[in-house]
Amino acid sequence: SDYSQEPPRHPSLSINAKEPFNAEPRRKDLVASYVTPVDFFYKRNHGPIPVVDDVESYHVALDGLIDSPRKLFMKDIRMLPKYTVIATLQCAGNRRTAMSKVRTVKGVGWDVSAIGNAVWGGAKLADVLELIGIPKLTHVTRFGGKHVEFVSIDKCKEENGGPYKASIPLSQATNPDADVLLAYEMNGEVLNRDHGYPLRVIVPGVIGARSVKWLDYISITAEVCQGFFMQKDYKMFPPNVNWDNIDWSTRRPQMDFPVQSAICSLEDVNMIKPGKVMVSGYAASGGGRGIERVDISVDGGKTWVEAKRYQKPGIEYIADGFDSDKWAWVLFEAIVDVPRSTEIVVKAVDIAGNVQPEGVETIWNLRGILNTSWHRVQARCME
Ligand code: MTE
Ligand code: MO
Repeated sequence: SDYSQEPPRHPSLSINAKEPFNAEPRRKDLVASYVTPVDFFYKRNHGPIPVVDDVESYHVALDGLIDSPRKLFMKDIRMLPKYTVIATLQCAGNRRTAMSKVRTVKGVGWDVSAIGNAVWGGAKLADVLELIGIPKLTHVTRFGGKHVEFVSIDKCKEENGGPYKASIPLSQATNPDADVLLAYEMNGEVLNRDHGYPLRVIVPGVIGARSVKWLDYISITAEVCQGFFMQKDYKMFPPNVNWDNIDWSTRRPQMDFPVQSAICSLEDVNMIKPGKVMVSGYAASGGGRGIERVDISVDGGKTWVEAKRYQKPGIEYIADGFDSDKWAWVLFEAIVDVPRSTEIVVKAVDIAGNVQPEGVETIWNLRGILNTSWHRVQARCME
């Protein structure tokens, strides 16, 4: 593969893999703002960054189970009503490095920053599909029904040199409230090359893997996408499954993200002065489920205090509230007293009452996805 035309990147990013380029920001940079600056937004790639020079001739083909296939140019997509959606994208591999410490897992290692929150601007997929004669709110009873497949122009070695692809159920794609976007803007600027220029899919509330970058075509299919990243990757297996007994066909592709949180104001091990310590970080859940609570412990999980949650600085966050961003993370903050060396822990609860699991052992899986176990950091007090 050709990595000679990669875009420039911010020098402070931690590089987890160079080719393909996979990198995440420092913890402190990640929670410095509610909207993650493009420079500090994690970059997760499976191949070289495609070069699209001629945006005039660039187009997305729509085909598959439709009456009249057609091509949409950027001007056609810009002609549709423009929406901005504040949505958090999280890689299913976020926090994989910590899972690997229990038992080795396969995949690029990530600390806690394979997540970011951006303002995505673009057309709603439901509007795009209406253009080709698919009505809004087309009902599909099962995951096994019709899907909308997104195929990229990039090339991935896992797909045997084929393009990256993924699909979502037609019922989600045609639901305007699901806010699935064909995005051409990120944080009010033209989408940059790393994040999918000129056009990418954003599927809010779902693992990042389904938000296909550098869109080539959209296909209406009779069933779920059969591509590598839907069928042979990004599936959650029980801890007893290993590379000798794995049967990929027994599991569904992972879609919604479970509830997650992490402390970002502290590293894994910290030297601190005994006294007040600021604990801040992020919490997010999938499927548009808001964050009901964020709990902090300064005694390894025996006792807990509730952290303050916010999206907009100074405004208290209300899960499911009129002023809250449904698809976005919340930042949390607590000032706690740490008189002696201890373990500081965070866990979040979403509005469905889902709680993060205590230990990583119980959710260990061979691909190292969805490590949502309580996030723990060590505080070592200086004498
Ligand atoms: N789309 C294409 N075409 N190629 C990819 O490698 N990676 C996916 C998804 N879309 C990928 C892709 C994965 S696994 C994630 S987590 C997100 O993009 C990352 O998006 P980002 O790099 O904009 O943060
Ligand atoms: Mo990912």
